[in-house]
Amino acid sequence: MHYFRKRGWELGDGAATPEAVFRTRRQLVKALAAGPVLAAAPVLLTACDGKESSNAANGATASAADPSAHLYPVMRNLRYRVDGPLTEERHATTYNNFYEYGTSKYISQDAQQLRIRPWTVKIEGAVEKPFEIGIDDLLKKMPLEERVYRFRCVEAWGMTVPWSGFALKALVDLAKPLSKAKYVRMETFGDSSLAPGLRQPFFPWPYVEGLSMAEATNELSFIATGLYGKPIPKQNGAPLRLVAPWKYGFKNVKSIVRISFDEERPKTFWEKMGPAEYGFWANVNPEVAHPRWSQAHENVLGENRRAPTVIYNGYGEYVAGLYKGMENESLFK
Ligand SMILES: Nc1nc2c(c(=O)[nH]1)N[C@H]1C(S)=C(S)[C@@H](COP(=O)(O)O)O[C@H]1N2
Ligand SMILES: [Mo]
Repeated sequence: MHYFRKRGWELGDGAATPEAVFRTRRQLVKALAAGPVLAAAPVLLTACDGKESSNAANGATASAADPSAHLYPVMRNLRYRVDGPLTEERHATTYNNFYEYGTSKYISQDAQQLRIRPWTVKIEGAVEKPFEIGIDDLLKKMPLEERVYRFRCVEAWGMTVPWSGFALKALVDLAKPLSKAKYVRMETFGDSSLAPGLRQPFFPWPYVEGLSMAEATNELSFIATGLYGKPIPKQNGAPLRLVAPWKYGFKNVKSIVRISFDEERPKTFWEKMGPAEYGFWANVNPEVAHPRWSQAHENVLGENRRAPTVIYNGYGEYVAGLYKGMENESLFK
């Protein structure tokens, strides 16, 4: 379907040479002072919008202590880009949903108690051979790139952010699932010494999400390990979290410790919480209202405006085909 397109980084844009995209802000400032890369400047300034405004909770201090900090920024893959501005980093990193740290949006300081090294991801279920892998070994094996994606929370707010990480497909290939595997189940840490919310018995911990194998191997499905050209902040799901941009935000499970390849569809955290309101598929659709509010519009995070919501969050070209023949399923909640 996309055979006519060049890969993003091959686009002959001129303004956005891979080398230019790869430069850090500090290098850019030096280079601008020296003069020679003016043509690249507009793209870079857009890409780095808001970077300087990050605060101590999510910026330099957090990434300085992170052993993966030297890996970033990674090259932006221009196949995945969004018209319009990026959300400012200070908003995307201080307005969060991470119930392990409470139901408030302002958990970014509390989330700093998460310890992200050592961090092991277990790969299990219907695979050739189950294994565990440390995050830094995983980062060495995976093809890191940056993608700008739209993001749409079911609560009717949206943002546009540059994730760094790798295609989930690359991790699926590493895991070597058996043909009987039909779903990928992903689980957040459940150690209550890392997050006080895990002691709240009302919630069905640990946080679990999942995708069908067809969804997981779709080119859009992404594991984010970085954000705004740095290691991903703890409050955004360090050290690795799912990003499936055509689905409501709650599918995008954070701080993953276990990935299992299952024959049965996993029961997710939010399906257990409220099956009438939150389903397994959770594809964005402006025409299917949440039982308690409309999904037709979204509040743009950090901007004083609303925008119309688009089916599949604007990614129908990539994913609508996944759901052919599934019209009897509840695809949009
Ligand atoms: N483990 C875990 N993952 C989670 C959540 C959560 O509470 N716990 N909240 C989800 C919801 S509802 C949203 S909208 C996104 C928010 O991601 P962000 O904080 O990076 O914007 O994370 C999702 N992943
Ligand atoms: Mo959400």
